[in-house]
Amino acid sequence: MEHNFTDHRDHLWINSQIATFNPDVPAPYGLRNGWGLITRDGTIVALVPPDDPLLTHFAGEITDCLGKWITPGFIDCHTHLVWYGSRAAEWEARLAGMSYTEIAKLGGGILSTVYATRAATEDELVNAALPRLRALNLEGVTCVEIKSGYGLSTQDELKMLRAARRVTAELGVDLSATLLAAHAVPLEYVDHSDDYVSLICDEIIPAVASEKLADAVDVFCESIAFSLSQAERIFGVAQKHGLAVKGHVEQLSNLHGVELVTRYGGWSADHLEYLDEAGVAALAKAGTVAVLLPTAYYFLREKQKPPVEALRAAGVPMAVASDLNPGTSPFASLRLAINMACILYGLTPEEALAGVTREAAKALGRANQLGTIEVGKRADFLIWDVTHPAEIVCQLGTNPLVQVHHARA
Ligand code: DI6
Ligand code: FE
Repeated sequence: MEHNFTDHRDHLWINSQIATFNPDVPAPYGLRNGWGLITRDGTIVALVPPDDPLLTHFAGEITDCLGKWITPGFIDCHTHLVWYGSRAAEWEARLAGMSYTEIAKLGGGILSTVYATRAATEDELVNAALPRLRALNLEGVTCVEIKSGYGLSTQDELKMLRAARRVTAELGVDLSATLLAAHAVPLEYVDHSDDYVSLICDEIIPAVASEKLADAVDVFCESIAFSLSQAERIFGVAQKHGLAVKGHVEQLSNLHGVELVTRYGGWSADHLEYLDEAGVAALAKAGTVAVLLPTAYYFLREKQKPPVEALRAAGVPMAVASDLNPGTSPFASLRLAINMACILYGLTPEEALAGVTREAAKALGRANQLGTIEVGKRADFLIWDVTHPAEIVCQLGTNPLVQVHHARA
């Protein structure tokens, strides 16, 4: 694209340190120090070196960033942020010694949130979710993935997805919506879960697809949830309806859900605490993103960590997300998640930040528009009052985000 930049619609951002996260820029964080960033109509149209004469006869608006850092907008690629009710009492029971699996078997856990969510109206769900999304947004999240999965009936799953759409529209955040009807077996199907899988395949997925309420379909593959063969049935139907596939896999045990997700060309495989070598190899071969959720690992006091070194060595893209949900990650903070990714999982701050930008964009199938600061991508970026990007990850409680530039799709 040729530009002479005499167009008044152009906007030039000068005097910043741009963490582009473009892997072709041979510097940590893809740094372009002092380069000018030019946007037009919501798109990045040029990145120009500091001494480029272009910068002196620029006709549009100019913003002086006064040496601050720019990063791509943050993407939280795995949340369950639409829900109703509280699980604080369950947490108290867990602290007293009961396990997450025991609570789930007693009808607590996910099913207690299902009960509350079914009883809530769509308006109530929107109002409950708003402060959670606002908290993420105030830390720089401009694109969020939201899963259903606390309705577990056709009308309640649709209600959750409509609430997800409304809450993101209200705050001007991009949405990637995921149908997670296969999150738990609802009480009315206990002992005949295959019939619930049939309901998902024959009724819920077609309804969601015809209303265009979801981009992808997710399955919780676990002994306390859905088997591999049930997941496979669901993925097959999802694909037929043009929906992408992703999985909650190898979180509490290893059922080889990763291999299944990769066979269906999945966008991402999430959790992965119990991932083995074969799983790592399958991810690497398929280019499926590994989504790490260290806040859930922390909140459940898990002992088994995902094999980060093996993932890194195999070149598997690693994203980091909040997993925001009432039972295993009640934290509306993506910055807490990247802090924990470094402290608990051993990611570098650069990997952690790439995990909520470049790699998270891949995990949502949006790498062509979002995730890095490159010509042709959306003008979706954050300005930070920090002296080094690691500060964004390191220091919590204060908010160094000074400006959000978010051109919506
Ligand atoms: N794994 C999780 O960590 C969340 N869902 C899932 O499949 C937990 C959701 C909840 O406990 O409400
Ligand atoms: Fe989750």
